[in-house]
Amino acid sequence: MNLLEKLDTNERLNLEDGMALYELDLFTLGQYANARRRALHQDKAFFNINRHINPTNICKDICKFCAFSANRKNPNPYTMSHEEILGILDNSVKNGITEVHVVSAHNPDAGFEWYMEIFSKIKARFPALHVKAMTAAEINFLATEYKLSFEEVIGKMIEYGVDSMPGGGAEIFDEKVREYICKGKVSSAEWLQIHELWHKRGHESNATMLFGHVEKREHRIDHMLRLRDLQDKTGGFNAFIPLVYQRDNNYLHVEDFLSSTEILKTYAISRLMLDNIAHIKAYWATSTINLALVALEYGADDLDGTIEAEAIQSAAGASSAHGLKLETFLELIETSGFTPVQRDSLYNEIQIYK
Ligand code: V47
Repeated sequence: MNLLEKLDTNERLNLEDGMALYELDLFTLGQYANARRRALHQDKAFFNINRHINPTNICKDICKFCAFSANRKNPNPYTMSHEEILGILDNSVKNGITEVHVVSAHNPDAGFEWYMEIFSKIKARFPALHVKAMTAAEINFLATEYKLSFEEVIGKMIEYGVDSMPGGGAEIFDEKVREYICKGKVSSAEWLQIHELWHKRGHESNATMLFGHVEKREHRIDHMLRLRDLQDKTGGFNAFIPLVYQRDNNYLHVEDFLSSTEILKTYAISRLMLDNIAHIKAYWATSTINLALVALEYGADDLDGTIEAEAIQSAAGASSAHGLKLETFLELIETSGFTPVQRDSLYNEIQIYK
């Protein structure tokens, strides 16, 4: 069966097919991805009203792509107090957020309790707020630092009120590329193992992929296939999020931007390869809001959210430091020909804007 026949009959695609998809012209590829996206989600564009908080930027790990952690290029270390975090959320909750997305650097001086009490204190003050927190990289860091098993850290997360896990820390699973861009950080096998354990406890998570740096197309497809294999086992991933690499203020020294065509092709291919993950998120902080809106026609169905503030990607050049206003978000989605659907963190629909 050739590639187009496989696409027409929804056959499962392999590594070779994934590579061949990149060779299609953008419009042909886009038509297939869009058909798949519309079969799943019609003209809905999902988003949530959320707040990102990055409580500390002090990090034991050195990832070459990272501009967020305190280092020579960014010598402004900070660690927020719990009161500070709750104070931010007092305001955000008034603005209608349903989710707080907490991602920290790997700070060996903060203490295990500091990490965990962020969640219990948020839950105590805002019981209805969904806490999406702790990347697999943070879990691996806490397990190593405090000599705990992954199961023990996950047990604590549940006890202290984490509802779902974000998809960060996946970067690129290929071991050679990973060694070059983030040596010493959670390994690919550990990242997958941690998500598997989290899913086995009955909880859901997302998966990211950082692309547009030194990786090749085949590494992206390999990354998607490893996720698809785990999803076959657990069914616990809600969304796949291709994160476009931002090149400012870091040590990777990649000068070239990816073309918009390559970015759109990657969204489209992820829609087609990942036949078992419901949502493809065009995270506007890294793709720009304009390209994220176009991506809605190339396989993506979700834009993340209003964000309010964001420190990781904006440190590397993205324009997400202050989020987007809800009215702007709605207007942009509508003028792009899609129906905005406010969702909760697990993709239950809260409000359809018609
Ligand atoms: O894992 C770091 C990435 C991620 C850069 O689960 C960079 O809903 C681009 O995972 N250029 C953390 N990206 C953010 C993340 C995330 C974001 C939005 C939604 C969700 C979700 C998860 O940020 C890290 C890393 O891959 N990152 N530096 C950079 N220079």
